[in-house]
Amino acid sequence: MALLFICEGEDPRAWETPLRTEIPDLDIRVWPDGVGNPDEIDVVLTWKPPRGLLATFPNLKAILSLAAGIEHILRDPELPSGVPIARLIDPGLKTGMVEFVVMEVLRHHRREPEYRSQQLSGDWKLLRQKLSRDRRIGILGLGHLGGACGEILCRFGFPVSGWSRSSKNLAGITSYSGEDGLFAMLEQTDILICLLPLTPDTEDILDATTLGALPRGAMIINAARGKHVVDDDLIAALNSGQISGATLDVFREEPLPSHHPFWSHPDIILYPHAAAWTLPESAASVIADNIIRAVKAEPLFGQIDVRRGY
Ligand code: NDP
Ligand code: OXD
Repeated sequence: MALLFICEGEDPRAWETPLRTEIPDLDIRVWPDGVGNPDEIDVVLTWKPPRGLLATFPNLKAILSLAAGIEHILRDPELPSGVPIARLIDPGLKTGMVEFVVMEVLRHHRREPEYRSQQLSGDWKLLRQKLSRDRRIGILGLGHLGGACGEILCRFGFPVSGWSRSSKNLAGITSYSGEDGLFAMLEQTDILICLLPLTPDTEDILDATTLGALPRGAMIINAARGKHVVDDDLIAALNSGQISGATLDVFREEPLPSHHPFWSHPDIILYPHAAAWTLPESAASVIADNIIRAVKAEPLFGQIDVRRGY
């Protein structure tokens, strides 16, 4: 069986040993130079494939995303129809995201940015601390990653709510859904975490209206996709004090252009899309399992619903 790796910027050699440990006779090919006969490609493993490329493999049995998100695949207008697509559900990615979200929630909760700026100005001043039970967390997206983050944050004593398309029954987490549910959650959220997939329904969700529905001085953490945030609305909300701090891991354009105002905004902490990485040592077994499923024409693990967009 032949797997084609389409991922500019990622070293395919890092995947060879872990994948061959799972499937010793796997024929691993690398786009663009090592494709060989396109008819022989069974499965594609990809991050941001060039538009039109996937349609050139007539016998494709599955498209596997190297990431949890799949909008980079669905944006292709020539996406071959009927080929199953799977997002990545990987324990390493989940651990990475939980670590990142906990780190940033605690940073905002314990007023770390204010202490850092006091350090710069040589200020020795204690800042009033809140109990975790008095800091309400709201999570947009209670799926694989949002649910895992919510579960751990509950253990710190934070009251945790989450918003998803379908309502959830997760221990300790108050579940909201629908537009009314969104606003009901926002008005009682001090730290808002975005872990939604990017779809036409969720694009621009963090705009002047939703940011304005949060209590004054709330904080946001966006670890999902840059297009969830309307950049100008966030800057305006930060400048007016409606939002007191933001952690941003993802951006409309990546790398974030050097002239973008986010770089120098004093209330923004930014990361270069580093919240959670796909590591071969963790993800290869999940991917190998999906390659075998694809070849046997079994449903994929993490198979997405193309019409729903995630
Ligand atoms: P899942 O598909 O498991 O979860 C998505 C959640 O969003 C579900 O709870 C779903 O609701 C909810 N949702 C989707 N659309 C809507 C909507 N219109 N209204 C309300 N809720 C909605 O995804 P993951 O948790 O695995 O990943 C989430 C995202 O995190 C990825 O798509 C990716 O963009 C981002 N990500 C970012 C990384 C980074 O390094 N910055 C790393 C990994 C992921 P329901 O449960 O009802 O279906
Ligand atoms: C992902 C990502 O979606 O890395 O996995 O952003």
